[in-house]
Amino acid sequence: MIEKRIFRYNNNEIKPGTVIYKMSRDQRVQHNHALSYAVDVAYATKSDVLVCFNLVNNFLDAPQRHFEFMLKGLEETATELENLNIPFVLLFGSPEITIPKLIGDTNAGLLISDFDPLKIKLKWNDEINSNINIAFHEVDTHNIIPARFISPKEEFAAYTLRPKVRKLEADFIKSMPQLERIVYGRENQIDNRSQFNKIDYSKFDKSVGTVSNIKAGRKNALDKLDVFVKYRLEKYTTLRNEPGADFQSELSPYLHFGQLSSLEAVLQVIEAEAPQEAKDAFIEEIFVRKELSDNFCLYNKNYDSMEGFRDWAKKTLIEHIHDEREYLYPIEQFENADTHDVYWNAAQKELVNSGKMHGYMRMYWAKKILEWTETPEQAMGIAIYLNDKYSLDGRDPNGYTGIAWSIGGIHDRAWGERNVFGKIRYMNDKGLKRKFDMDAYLRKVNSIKLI
Ligand code: FAD
Ligand code: FO1
Repeated sequence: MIEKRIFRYNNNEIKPGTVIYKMSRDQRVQHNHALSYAVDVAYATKSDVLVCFNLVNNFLDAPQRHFEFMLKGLEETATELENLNIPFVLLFGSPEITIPKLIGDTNAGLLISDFDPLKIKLKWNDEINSNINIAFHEVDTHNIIPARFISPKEEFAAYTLRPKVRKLEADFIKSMPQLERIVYGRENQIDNRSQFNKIDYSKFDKSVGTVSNIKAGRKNALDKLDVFVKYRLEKYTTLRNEPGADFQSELSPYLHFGQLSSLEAVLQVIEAEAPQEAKDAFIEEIFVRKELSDNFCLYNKNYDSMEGFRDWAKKTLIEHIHDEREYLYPIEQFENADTHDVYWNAAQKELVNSGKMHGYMRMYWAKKILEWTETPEQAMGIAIYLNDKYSLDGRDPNGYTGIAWSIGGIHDRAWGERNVFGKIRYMNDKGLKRKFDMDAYLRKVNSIKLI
């Protein structure tokens, strides 16, 4: 089955020599097909394995909030690797330079990378590939069914991806054996502590505060999954959309940084004692919807701009571009949660102060940015900027796709035509009040404690 997860960047043969796994999106040891593959090849070629992570301290303008979360998790990963006799190397600088140098220094025979459809990552890999002359294999361990394997094209919507998922899922929903301590270690192990001590925190953007409520790392991720399965899953169908209640899993930051895999979450949910309806609803989100986002970003290079919208959506938004807007806000007013709308402001405060916004409010939040800006392109820019800056799960295919869904009707259909939105699905505060206990949401947001 591993063959279906592999994409070869070149036709070079695997040579004996160190197997390097360039970890990036999937920052965990267990339940990681890319690392397991690295270990298997190393055994087959009697070589050693080395894991590296390239730290780019302005990665897509990420602030310190995200780096703290990521690095805490990575330290845990480095220790776990050390216990398995696998060295971990932290690299600093541009991957297209640092990775070829590491390959030269270690006399490597194979480079492995995990899979990420974001443009920046694909560019890194293309550039690295141009600068090396050894085999380079990408292994998709983020998706339950590998994104390149399940579909060769941009899917139209969830209803076109879902039958493909149903057809193949039995082959891919498989638990992975625990990775054991390896035999072929390197002679000179690298001291992890001193590597992490070298990180220059003064380089990170400190304009965004640390959050107190989401604790980083794999141990915390597994605890969150446990709590969800035991206490929240049961009511996931009925209460996950209630903004004032806490019935979502809260797993997205851990999934974003690969501290947890969606496959292990699905395996645990399948085994749980909960109504089948709740299990199905969760699996729809973490499997079908999540993997649809990777499909969108992989095959639509304009996933972060209006260019990426379907023709019907571009046409209707352009037809309404000169419609009068009742409110128009500059980016600062959005960022400061200073609009006329108490629910929108609460959603923005939740994002800034907790590092994550409730899933239902995210749709409302993005749609109102469309309604209160001059153009859909501006709305896309503001929503992506705020989401990536404050949300611990931002800078992710799910984020770009969720924003394109809200503002540009991606994976959605045309609705009744109205001001500004044209045929894009509309939402308003009356709907929120009718469906949910919005006072409970306001209370929840006001109770978030800042560090
Ligand atoms: P749960 O309801 O517990 O879902 C479990 C997992 O399923 C999530 O962690 C996620 O991986 C997946 N999932 C759930 N809903 C969706 C969805 N609509 N699309 C794709 N996958 C989904 N998700 C992010 O991970 N990062 C983002 O930056 C992000 N930005 C968004 C912006 C907007 C405007 C919208 C409308 C949605 C966005 N989402 C994003 C999708 C979704 O809202 C979040 O994944 C979810 O709220 C995360 O919370 P949770 O893990 O508690 O969700
Ligand atoms: N990936 C890296 O390989 N190196 C980094 O320095 C890095 C920083 C980073 C900061 C914030 C963030 O949200 C993500 C970051 N990632 C980094 C990438 C991340 O692991 C994801 O792969 C992508 O953002 C989305 O899939």
